[in-house]
Amino acid sequence: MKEKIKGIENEISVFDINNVESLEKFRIHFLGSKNCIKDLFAELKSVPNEEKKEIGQLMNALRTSAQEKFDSSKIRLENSASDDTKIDLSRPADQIEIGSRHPLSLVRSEIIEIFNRIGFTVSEGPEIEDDWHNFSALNFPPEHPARDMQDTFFIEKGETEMALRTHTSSVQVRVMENEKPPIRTISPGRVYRNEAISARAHCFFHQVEGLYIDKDVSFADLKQTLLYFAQEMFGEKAQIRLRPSYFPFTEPSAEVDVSCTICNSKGCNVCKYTGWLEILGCGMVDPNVLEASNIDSKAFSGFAFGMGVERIAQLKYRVNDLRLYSENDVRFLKQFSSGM
Ligand code: 2NL
Repeated sequence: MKEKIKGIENEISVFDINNVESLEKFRIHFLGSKNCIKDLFAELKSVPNEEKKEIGQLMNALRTSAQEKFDSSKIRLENSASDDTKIDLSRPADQIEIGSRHPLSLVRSEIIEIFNRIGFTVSEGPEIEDDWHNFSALNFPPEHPARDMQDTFFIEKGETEMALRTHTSSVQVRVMENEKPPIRTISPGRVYRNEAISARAHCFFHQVEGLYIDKDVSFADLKQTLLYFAQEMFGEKAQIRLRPSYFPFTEPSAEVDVSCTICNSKGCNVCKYTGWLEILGCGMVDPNVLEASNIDSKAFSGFAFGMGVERIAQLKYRVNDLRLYSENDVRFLKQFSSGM
């Protein structure tokens, strides 16, 4: 009898349950209505009385062990089944995150398109410049404060001292040196200033400068070009006003304001209750600048302007802290239109 019990015990332990079918076979064989343990119990009457207790206990243990193996195998199969057979194929998939263009890229592209439409080409040049292209050719006197370490990042490049360009006028000097008028070009690009980083200042920013040189280019041409730009960028109701200013490379020079598009010039905290927002600087190219690039200042005249892309984007999208543009916080970046 004990041999038979051992035999069934062994059968239980080696029984391989690896799917629903083998689980059911196990159940029928060891736990079903006509199972093999029941047959043993039927034989218990033929066991001598003094052994009945011990044999009975062994057979109960056999039944418990079959039940336990069945229960644990069932749970194991159910859990693994959830991996492949319980997938809900009708569930909507997670949204795929699509990147978006950086607000400065969007605004730069828009500025380029606006000037493309009136015949301006795009020029590019190096970010590390020599003194001539960044300062001297642009009529900066030798002692001008912009040439100071405090305002400009200087770099040693072998024997020569170079600077990170402080404006993209340097690109336009290269255009004037290499091309003959008429010249009609804009130069977008990153520029550097040695400034402490705050909400209102950064050590680098993005500029678009424009240059138009031809016979008889006048200040009226400049004003009309800038009015066209302001209305394309900020809407057809936009107005501009020019205030006298000073730049080493233009004479006369002006600062340009656009009517506040946020409050329709009624006065708000963005325009500081003036109704106007400063957007760019401009002027007639100084004859010294034309001559430095071998353009005859008696035969040709020109206008130039420069604007900060951050500033235009700030007005368009109401960005109140310059640092947001370079921190790459996705919560900021994903607010701007995706795709192209
Ligand atoms: C500003 C002002 C300006 C220019 C840039 C320029 C370039 C050449 C000759 C003459 Cl090659 N002028 N550029 C002229 C006036 C103003 O920028 O506030 N920019 C952010």
